[in-house]
Amino acid sequence: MKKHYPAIAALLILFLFPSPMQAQKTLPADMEIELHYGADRLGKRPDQAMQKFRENRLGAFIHWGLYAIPGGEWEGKVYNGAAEWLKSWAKVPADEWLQLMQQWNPEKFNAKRWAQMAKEMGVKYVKITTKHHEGFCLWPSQFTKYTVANTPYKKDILGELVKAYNDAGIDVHFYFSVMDWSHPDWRYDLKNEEDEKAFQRFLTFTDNQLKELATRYPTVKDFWFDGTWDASIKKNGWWTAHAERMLKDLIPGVTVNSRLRADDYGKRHFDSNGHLMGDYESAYERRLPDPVKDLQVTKWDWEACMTIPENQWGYHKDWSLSYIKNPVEVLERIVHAVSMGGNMVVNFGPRPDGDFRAEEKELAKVIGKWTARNGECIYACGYAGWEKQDWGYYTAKGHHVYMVVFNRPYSGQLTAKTPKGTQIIKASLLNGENIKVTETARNEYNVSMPKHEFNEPFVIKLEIKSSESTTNKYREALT
Ligand code: FHN
Repeated sequence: MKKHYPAIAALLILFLFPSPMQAQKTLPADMEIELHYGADRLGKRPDQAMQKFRENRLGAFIHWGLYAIPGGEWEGKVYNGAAEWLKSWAKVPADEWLQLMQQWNPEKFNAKRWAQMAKEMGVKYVKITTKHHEGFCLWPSQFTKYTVANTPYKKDILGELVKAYNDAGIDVHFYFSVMDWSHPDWRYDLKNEEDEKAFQRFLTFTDNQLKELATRYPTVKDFWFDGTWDASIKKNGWWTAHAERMLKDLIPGVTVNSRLRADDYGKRHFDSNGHLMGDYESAYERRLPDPVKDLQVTKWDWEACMTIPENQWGYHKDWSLSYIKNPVEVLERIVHAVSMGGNMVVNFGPRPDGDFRAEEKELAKVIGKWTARNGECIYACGYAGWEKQDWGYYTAKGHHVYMVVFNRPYSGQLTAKTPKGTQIIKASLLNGENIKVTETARNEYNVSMPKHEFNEPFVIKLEIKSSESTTNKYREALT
């Protein structure tokens, strides 16, 4: 990772990889440049905590802050941009925005009910916005006055949530925005000495808040950083490496997303040698990796996150302005992510009164009914390495491959093509009902449709074995 090589030549090569996607290509080992703040490791993290992160596969995101109160509307005007950015769309000065704290009193908030909802949905972890860009903290931070402690509600919402989710057996991850619109020392760029000084003070403040979170809530399993794309952070790559190390020293096993990191040259997510920084890639927001171009995703862990409307994370009062995904569309993205070896996090934006909107509750319920019956094809599953077919997605676990069928073929037959040397020896539904499977050619099978109708995506479980050579059975085509 830290080999010497004439930096100019190597950087020149980096310029040949202009797009972020292409920049994931690694340099030949002997051409790597020396980095002090690049990747800490090559390849996937092998420890148990990371394994748990990976096996969880399905998470929920919670975006909850002051922005829930106006819900996308400011001074009579409804903005259709992301509701948690309303301060910016409506150009509201920070002190005026933070006055919303006086209205923060979520009377219907019940952490146990939130945990129950997550449990019923089948999520294994919840990512909570401890502090979004606006700077308002869901915990009583000692380092700012913009916290729940100074609202009519007063109580530590984050603490209540951590306890309730943990009691329900659900891991808690902390979302943390480094960019903080409430702080006078926050800078987008560093143009002079004064900016530099202010920003160093800001980084100390951020360190203090992170240490505070890690020590107050030691069961937290992950820190998910956001708001790290500005020049000020990119010029302080050292700090991003330091923050990750500091958290890992405080909480052994904690995981950290790639979005935090910038290397010596301000290169983000992947360092200047093309190696992933942090523990998993977190750039897939409202999109999934391309299965062809980004097939390298199997080389590192990754997590995608999605909204239910097109782009609303915080509560927006008018969802009719946006296309709302239905539960099958959400399920398809979840399964698609798992089929490519990643995690999926589905976002919820609770209302200002502490309840969830009816549409979100319904969606969580429908997904939960499906995961209760079919979760076996999601949890602890990953990439099967089989050729994708039009009926849906494969996921894999041990000696089993799951066919998750989203598109029913009119022929009544599902085609499965196995990699060389792999045979299907049995097919069944998850309730154990047998499914007819016929070998039609070398490494090709017809898997019959289940006898009864499904009105939702269904799963066929294949038992597989790596076979001896089949050359005697099949005659090679003489072409
Ligand atoms: O600006 C934020 C946005 O509000 C939201 O929090 C998402 C979640 O991934 N992250 C940022 C944009 O990348």
